Amino acid sequence: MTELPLSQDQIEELNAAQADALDDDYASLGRQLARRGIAIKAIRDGVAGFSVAIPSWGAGRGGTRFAKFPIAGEPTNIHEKLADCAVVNQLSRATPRVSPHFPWDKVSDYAALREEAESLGLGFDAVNSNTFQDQPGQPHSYAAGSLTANDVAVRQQAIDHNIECIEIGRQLGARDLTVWIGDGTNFPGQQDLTRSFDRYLDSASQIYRALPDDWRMLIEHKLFEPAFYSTVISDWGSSILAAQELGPKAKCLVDLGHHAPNVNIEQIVARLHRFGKLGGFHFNDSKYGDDDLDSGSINPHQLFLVFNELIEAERNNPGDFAPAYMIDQSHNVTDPIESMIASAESIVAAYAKALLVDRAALHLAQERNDTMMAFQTLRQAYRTDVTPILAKARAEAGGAIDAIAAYRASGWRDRKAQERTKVGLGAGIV
Ligand code: LRH
Ligand code: MN
Ligand code: MN
Repeated sequence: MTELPLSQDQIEELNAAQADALDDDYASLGRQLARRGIAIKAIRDGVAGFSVAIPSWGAGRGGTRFAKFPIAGEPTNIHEKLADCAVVNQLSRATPRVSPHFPWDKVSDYAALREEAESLGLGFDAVNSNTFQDQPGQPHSYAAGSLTANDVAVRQQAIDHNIECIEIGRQLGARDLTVWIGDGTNFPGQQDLTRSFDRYLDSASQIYRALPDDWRMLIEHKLFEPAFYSTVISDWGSSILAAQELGPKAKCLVDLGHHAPNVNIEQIVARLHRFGKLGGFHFNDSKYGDDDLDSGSINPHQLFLVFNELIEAERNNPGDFAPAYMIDQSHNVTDPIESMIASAESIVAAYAKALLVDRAALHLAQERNDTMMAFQTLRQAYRTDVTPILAKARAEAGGAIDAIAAYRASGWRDRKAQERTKVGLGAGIV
């Protein structure tokens, strides 16, 4: 039986107070869209069918490399993280899956963990491996690399960990393994750039061979950090080369914060899709580097343009387009539940706006080299305030019209501050 964490009656009560205003806004937007030949119901149905996974690690205050400032009531284990993720989903109705990270989320009984998640209305999404940190008691250190280390015993340990993650994922009902490694160098000459990539391919192919037939291996690239001179899987070029070398189950995962400044990420999406290698996304926002800021907080237009390409891609391959969409953020100054609610809303809004693009007009303008009309077609969709569509879809699914207000009214964090173990100070995660 599903037992959601918040009082559904309280959510309904709050919604009731806002329902008339929402109906009014929704009707007005419906008339506006009808004049553009768009049925608002079709967009609302699209929104209702869209979801994004949330990261188990996003439920805690991540901090930075320098410090972590915990908040009272922060989750300290996967069970508490799942409960917080269930709050996000109950209110937003857009985040029904959690992406776990191992060994951070290690437990002794994964069948029980899956049941626990199901009882909260959640499932599991891509499993993330971690060979970028040493764990207490681990026989070999990753200080000189993991899947690309010179030392064969280190590589084997990293391979075995990834294979163990697949096994855990099977028990949790996941079907993707996301592999991000921090391997690289801080000095020119430190490593042979070609041989380290060869070692990656060799190790990754052993993980690939352990993948069940219906699984994908999502290769996540990142330009720099923790390596500051060269990173082995630094960009989408290295990622797609590895994915092509490994085989059809290997795909590329795009984390929005993992690129050089000003890189055209939407174009990367189009390229990866064209060659059947677009596997997934880590949504977040960034101003300088891998900032892991809340999705849509810095560059919502880029988010829209990414979704515009995703929808083009989906229309080109109906039925065979299922990238894994996930949030990957670190919350340093906000309540993570509020950040994840706000981010999910930004992501769904970008998706809804991309659905509004008049594709026929766009393609015609492109055909005619009518640059301004092509641009205006995107502009018109981007400028539309889709908030009433999102709120309606949420409320219809049992979520909250104003999800952050409902979260605050629930008193969840204060209650957890009484019940949960206090988190100590310390450094954050990467
Ligand atoms: C690396 C990364 C990767 C990790 C997560 C914690 O920067 O984006 O996805 O698994 O952060
Ligand atoms: Mn990531
Ligand atoms: Mn990152």
